[in-house]
Amino acid sequence: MLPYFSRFRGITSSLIFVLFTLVTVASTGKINRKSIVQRYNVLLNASHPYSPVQLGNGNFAFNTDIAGLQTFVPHNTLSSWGWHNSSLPTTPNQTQISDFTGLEWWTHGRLVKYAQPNPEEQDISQWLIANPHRINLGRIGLWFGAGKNVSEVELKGRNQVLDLWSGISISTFTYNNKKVSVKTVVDPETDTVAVEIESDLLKKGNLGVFFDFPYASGKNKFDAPFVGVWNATANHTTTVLRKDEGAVIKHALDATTYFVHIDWDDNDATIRRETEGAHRYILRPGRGDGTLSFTSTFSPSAVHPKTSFDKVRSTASSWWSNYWNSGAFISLPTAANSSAHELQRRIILSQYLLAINGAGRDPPQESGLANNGWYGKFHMEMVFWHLAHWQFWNKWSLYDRSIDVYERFLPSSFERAKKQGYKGARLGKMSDPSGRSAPGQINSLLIWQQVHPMYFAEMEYRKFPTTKTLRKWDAVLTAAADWMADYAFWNETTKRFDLGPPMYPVSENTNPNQTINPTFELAYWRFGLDIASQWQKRQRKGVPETWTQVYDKLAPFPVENGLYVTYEGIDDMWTTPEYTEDHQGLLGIYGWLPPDPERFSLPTFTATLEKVYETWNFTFSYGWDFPLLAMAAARTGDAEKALEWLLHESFQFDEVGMPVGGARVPTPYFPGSAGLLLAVGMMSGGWDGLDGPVFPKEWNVEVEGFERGM
Ligand SMILES: *[C@@H]1O[C@H](CO)[C@@H](O)[C@H](O)[C@H]1NC(C)=O
Ligand SMILES: *[C@@H]1O[C@H](CO)[C@@H](O)[C@H](O)[C@H]1NC(C)=O
Ligand SMILES: *[C@@H]1O[C@H](CO)[C@@H](O)[C@H](O)[C@H]1NC(C)=O
Ligand SMILES: *[C@@H]1O[C@H](CO)[C@@H](O)[C@H](O)[C@H]1NC(C)=O
Ligand SMILES: *[C@@H]1O[C@H](CO)[C@@H](O)[C@H](O)[C@H]1NC(C)=O
Ligand SMILES: *[C@@H]1O[C@H](CO)[C@@H](O)[C@H](O)[C@H]1NC(C)=O
Ligand SMILES: *[C@@H]1O[C@H](CO)[C@@H](O)[C@H](O)[C@H]1NC(C)=O
Ligand SMILES: *[C@@H]1O[C@H](CO)[C@@H](O)[C@H](O)[C@H]1NC(C)=O
Ligand SMILES: *[C@@H]1O[C@H](CO)[C@@H](O)[C@H](O)[C@H]1NC(C)=O
Ligand SMILES: CC(=O)N[C@H]1CO[C@H](CO)[C@@H](O)[C@@H]1O
Repeated sequence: MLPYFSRFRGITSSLIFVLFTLVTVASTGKINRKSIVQRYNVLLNASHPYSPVQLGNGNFAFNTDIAGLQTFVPHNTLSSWGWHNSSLPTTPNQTQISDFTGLEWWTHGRLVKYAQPNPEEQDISQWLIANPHRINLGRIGLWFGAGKNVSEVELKGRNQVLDLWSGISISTFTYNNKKVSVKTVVDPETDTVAVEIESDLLKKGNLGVFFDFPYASGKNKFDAPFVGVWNATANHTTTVLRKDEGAVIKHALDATTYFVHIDWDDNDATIRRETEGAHRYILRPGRGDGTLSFTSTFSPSAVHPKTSFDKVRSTASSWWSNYWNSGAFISLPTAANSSAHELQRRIILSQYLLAINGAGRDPPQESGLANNGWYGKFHMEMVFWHLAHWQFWNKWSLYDRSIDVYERFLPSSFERAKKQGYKGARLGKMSDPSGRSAPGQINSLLIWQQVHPMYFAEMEYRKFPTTKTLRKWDAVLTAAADWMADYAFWNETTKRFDLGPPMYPVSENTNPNQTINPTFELAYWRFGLDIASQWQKRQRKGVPETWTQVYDKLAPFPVENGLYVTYEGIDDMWTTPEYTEDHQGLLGIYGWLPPDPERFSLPTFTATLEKVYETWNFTFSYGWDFPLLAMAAARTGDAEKALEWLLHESFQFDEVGMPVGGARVPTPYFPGSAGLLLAVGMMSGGWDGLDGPVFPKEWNVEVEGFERGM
């Protein structure tokens, strides 16, 4: 900003003042963001048993306990890049990836090959599901002296403060009548955790730091809350490569190798392996001035420039304040209304946690970088929930970090479609960074992930209506739409195009061989083909005939007794517990999606919404179900009801802000946080045809910088 203003040196100082004021107002708005954010700083006096206080940067998270490290609770250190393969099975004919053939299912008169576990190929199928798996890069904790095993209750006056505005954790406590303070912060650019410890205990050598490294097993689908195998010490190796005022620890687990660059600012400090054959190292201070500061950078690379605690702290502080100051913000009447206070808390903590867990180079796994779910893999159908909120909150640079996943995965998506005899590109589901989709019946038969690119592209075009945006998405939209058109099946009897069978709808709870024409997927197909067609027209290109035919002649939304139903012909939809306890996918056609211009009926939708309220078992609902319900309620104008959903007793956020998994999945379940921000984003920015903010009038909410929904 300075060089820009220096060009105005000739102008009178009062004019410069005016200009400066305008610029400041435009960038930060009128809400006092800092005071609202810091009101929700996390304050603890004990470790949470499974939810860590997180520090991180989107691609890396260091998860801490009460003392600001991983001393008492073995919280994880996870990254975008740290993955491991177990050895391939040795079962005859199942020793390589190409031995997996999947299963053939009849699909509209022909056999189609699906990537499903084949009972004849159980071992290689399971290997493909569990590999690669995300690894815990290591544990760093306080060391209280040789042979000492100190427990948390021995620390007096424990306190941990996480300052959200600057991204730093400060822990203080007394041990053996000596004060200790630990400051911890993670670099926004590199995977560096920086720590400063202050205590008289350091002067006598009675305090240090341990580093420990686990093996990875790939045995558990959910490695929660803790990841890694600590006692298989013979299965992996660690080696210390020394350097001045620092060390590099090389960790090798089979084909996976990475490096931990530890730098300190104390000439006499030393690092040593604690016990031969194990992987625990102790860093002991040398000089006796009562301060030990060090940085620990985790990297696949053997070289990394030296950095320092002060440098990381200052970079992190600027990054976080800029994060809070940019994009949208909402201020709720927290003093007047306890619901508003709780919602504001959820919003602020979700914003903090999603910058750490939902802004990496790949879309996030559902548990982000806190622990492992589904072996650490991410789901393509969840990308909408994980990333769409960034668009509504105008945080495009974070969204852009991983949105190229569609382009990166195009080759494997083309191959998937080709193997099954379809044109275009079929998106996978449970994925690793290579784009391979794990075998699974649901994984291979789910289809709603296919349309997300159209949604993202259109929101982006509304904001940036440029040739660059059109080019960015052209290949992806064309390939995705080609598959969508080819997948729709022309029914000679009814003279219309059908979706499925076999297929799974959003709710994943119906018989795939009977599931045909689900309401949500029909609406999404129409929406997606429409966007893809407009994309062609905007580029002055022709629209493929098949897209138009499928768009025009797609089966109508199934309606029974004046209500939309999950899929055409579903039996006893409203009285079968199985159907009334999972995702209310059909509600996505209004709120999440814009109403279909020719096919949507508001009276039918309103009646369906009421019926869902009446019949659903919401104790079994979880994650993004509540934001979905809130969006549907808000778009029909019922702001009070929308808030009820966002604060529902089955939709909890714990004391550190983690979205509680609830009845179905471990904590954290980040689609809950991302869905919350999406719903709040839409309720703040409004929709085409319904101005926001859509909140109770008495709340007088203040919003700034939100995008409007379609
Ligand atoms: C710790 O915090 C909890 C909740 O805020 C409070 O109830 C408790 O008294 C505190 N304990 C100590 C030892 O300060
Ligand atoms: C795991 O194996 C697959 C298949 O050979 C390979 O593409 C991938 O890069 C491997 N990942 C790691 C972390 O070794
Ligand atoms: C669906 O059909 C496939 C064969 O095409 C069969 O293997 C599978 O068991 C069927 N599933 C159900 C739930 O009927
Ligand atoms: C330290 O104590 C805890 C229980 O307080 C125990 O789980 C752990 O194994 C002990 N560690 C060592 C190295 O003895
Ligand atoms: C490691 O611990 C697990 C679970 O506690 C146990 O089943 C296994 O035998 C142990 N392995 C070794 C090598 O000690
Ligand atoms: C460690 O290696 C041994 C020998 O290869 C193997 O039997 C064991 O299963 C491995 N442990 C883990 C946790 O993978
Ligand atoms: C807080 O706002 C909600 C939503 O408008 C309302 O239902 C509730 O009564 C309010 N509570 C108080 C204490 O004003
Ligand atoms: C055509 O649609 C009818 C009505 O939905 C359905 O019963 C029939 O199975 C469909 N035909 C084919 C070949 O899928
Ligand atoms: C609702 O789901 C819960 C599981 O979370 C279950 O315990 C309860 O029995 C269900 N209630 C009904 C009425 O089906
Ligand atoms: C079913 C099948 O492919 N069986 C083969 C498994 O591998 C052995 C030895 O390589 C072959 O002899 C079998 O034909």
